[in-house]
Amino acid sequence: MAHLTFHSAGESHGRGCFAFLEGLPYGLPVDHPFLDAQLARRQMGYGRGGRMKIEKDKVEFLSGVRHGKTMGAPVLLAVFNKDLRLETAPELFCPRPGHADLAGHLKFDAPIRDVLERASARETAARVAAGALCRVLLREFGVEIRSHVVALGPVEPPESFRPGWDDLARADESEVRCLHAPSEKKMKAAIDKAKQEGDTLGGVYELVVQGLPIGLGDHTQWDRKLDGRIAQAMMSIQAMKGVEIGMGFRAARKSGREVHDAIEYARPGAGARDPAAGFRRPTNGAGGLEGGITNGAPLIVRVAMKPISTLMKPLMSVDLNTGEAYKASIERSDFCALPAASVVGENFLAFVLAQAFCEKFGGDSLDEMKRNHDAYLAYSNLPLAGGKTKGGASDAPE
Ligand code: EPS
Repeated sequence: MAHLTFHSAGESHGRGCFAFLEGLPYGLPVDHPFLDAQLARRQMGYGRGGRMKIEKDKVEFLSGVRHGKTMGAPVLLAVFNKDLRLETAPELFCPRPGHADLAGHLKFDAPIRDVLERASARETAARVAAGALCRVLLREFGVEIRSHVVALGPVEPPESFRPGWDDLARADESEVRCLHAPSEKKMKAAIDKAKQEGDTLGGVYELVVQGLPIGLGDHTQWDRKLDGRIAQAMMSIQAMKGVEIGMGFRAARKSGREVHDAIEYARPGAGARDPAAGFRRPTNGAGGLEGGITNGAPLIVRVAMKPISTLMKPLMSVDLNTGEAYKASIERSDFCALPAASVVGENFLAFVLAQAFCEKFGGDSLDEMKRNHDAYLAYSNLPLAGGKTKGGASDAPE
């Protein structure tokens, strides 16, 4: 079967956002309502601009699906735009600091409009559509992804506030996707203030994944390590500036004893499979990844988003026609898109994880993948190196 790949096409105010996915197995039920629900979640959040009132994003399957299931063929997804003004939108002459405007203009010798139309975070609609389909594949194997906002601008819940897995299911109930009620209030006030001042805010969101088996990714080569691949994917999302796995930067200021996760082992009872048996990690500083390979603990990824670059009270720039100092151009934009960014992160992370899943359990059909997955779980649940090693389960006293 083919390596799972994703590419997008489309412009912010062109026909739409398009996603091309190749390498999904045959026979995956596509769960169209789930994909639309993810697109709707991407449109939410306190601090969005006018565009989200115009768009009602829905996905259309243009190829690769028959009778509601993938055909083992390339899948082409479309999210059509309602705000269609690619040909009529005004040109910009004062590049916005923080955007691709100036670098893109110089690199391509092209009008800023031609650069911003593709650089726009509108492209994340294509990522979410494709990622949500990958997420449907992961759900077939019991993998679930949740997220929440852990800092917005200057507001941060106390370090001791650690919502559990069940709490994370309620993050959508908060307009800033933050589960700490006092901070939630302050975050909204901070967005109001930024808006009043013609300013913008970013922040940090955390992604948590449950149900990943041990052994996704690879330790042998730089570009196959799953931590590196996750970081690259997350950093490629518009406005993302930092990625941490597990304790991340916090680990750098602690000792090894404080950071690493002890290994515990519970012997299985005789006979039937014992879910409480096997290897356990009492802590998860590693965030579910060691040596570029998943270790069976929940995957924890934090992503930092810079404040949106378009400022209603702009920074100084240069008029490209005259070379004179002039304030940066203004385009309609968001004041804070962090809550939506966390939804983009969830779904795009699903693409990277589905890719690793297809590598590990690759089959041409979903059924074949499931057989491979079941066989691997039966093996990896065998304690102590599958009983092959001296002192392993087969040698253990019953
Ligand atoms: C976005 C669509 C864009 C912006 C925003 C996100 O639409 P428009 O430019 O027409 O208002 O609202 O994009 C950016 C903030 C950016 O810098 O590109 C969307 O669909 O999420």
